[in-house]
Amino acid sequence: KISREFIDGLPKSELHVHLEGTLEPELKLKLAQKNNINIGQETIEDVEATYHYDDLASFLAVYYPGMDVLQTTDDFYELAMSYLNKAKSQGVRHVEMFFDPQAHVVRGVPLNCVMEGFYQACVDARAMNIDAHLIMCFLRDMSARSAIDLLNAAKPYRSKILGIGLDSDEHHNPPLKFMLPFSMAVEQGYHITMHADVDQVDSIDHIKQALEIINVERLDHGTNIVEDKDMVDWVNHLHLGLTSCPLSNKLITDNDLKGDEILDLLDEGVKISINSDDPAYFGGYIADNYEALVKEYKVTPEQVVQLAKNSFETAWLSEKQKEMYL
Ligand code: ES4
Ligand code: ZN
Repeated sequence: KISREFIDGLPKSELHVHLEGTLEPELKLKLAQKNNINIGQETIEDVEATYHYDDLASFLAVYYPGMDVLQTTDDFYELAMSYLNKAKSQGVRHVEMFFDPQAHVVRGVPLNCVMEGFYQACVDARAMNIDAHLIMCFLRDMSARSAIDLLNAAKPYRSKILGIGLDSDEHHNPPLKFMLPFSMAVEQGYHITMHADVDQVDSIDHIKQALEIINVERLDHGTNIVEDKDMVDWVNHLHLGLTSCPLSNKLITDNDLKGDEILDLLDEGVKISINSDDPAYFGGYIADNYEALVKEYKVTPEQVVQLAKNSFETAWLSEKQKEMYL
């Protein structure tokens, strides 16, 4: 039997976590009171009661308004530090964290507050023995022009950002819409990844665009490739990482952890990893995701170790750095 201690103790890299998705009800309420923002709830229990949804749209309708409580550099710092402490307790050694500047800039929060707060947390993570980095996401339900504006605005922070991602509502917002901002990001030396297959509709088409035209280095979710043997071969040929998030799958996508898909892909040699997505909203951090998978499916210790290995192999680390972890 695979114990929780084994899962916690296994060194892990987390490659798919949204910092804004780590906002626990307790911190949301605390920041609302500090910043004098009326979020409509007065107790932790009341805030917890709003953390319920059955698809991506209903989740995003809770998620974005909740960000209103993030106002100052300190708020972003505190959010990231509380995630990093949680991650530390669940065995995370290396993490590449998504964040959504557009969701803050449209509310009038300066990009500088977001960057300084999140980046200072990455610096301070070193003292906790965590190697933390940032992946700046474009919101795909905003325009390509807005993504380009963000990329330009982020130029002063180029060295503080490891890569570029794409998230938010996938429906009618295909990867190709962001062809130009992603090619500009590559020219500027960023790593690139994107969400594909959150929505299920057109997922194979979106995955193909991401892989064959945008040339992403990882795919966030993307487990639907399991339907297409040629695509699995292609992903293996490229050594491309897939970042899967079981509790997110269960709550948002399929009412299913998608453990069969994850284990099938793992058996086929795909570099798939386990991650937490929006842990404050989906019921658990990275080790909770491993544990959920192990509880509901037949998973061997070797498979658990391989999932953790994959998370380092597909991290944006040099081969030398990977050797340290593997
Ligand atoms: C997200 Cl579950 C999910 N899907 C798309 N975008 C997101 N941003 C945060 N969580
Ligand atoms: Zn995600």
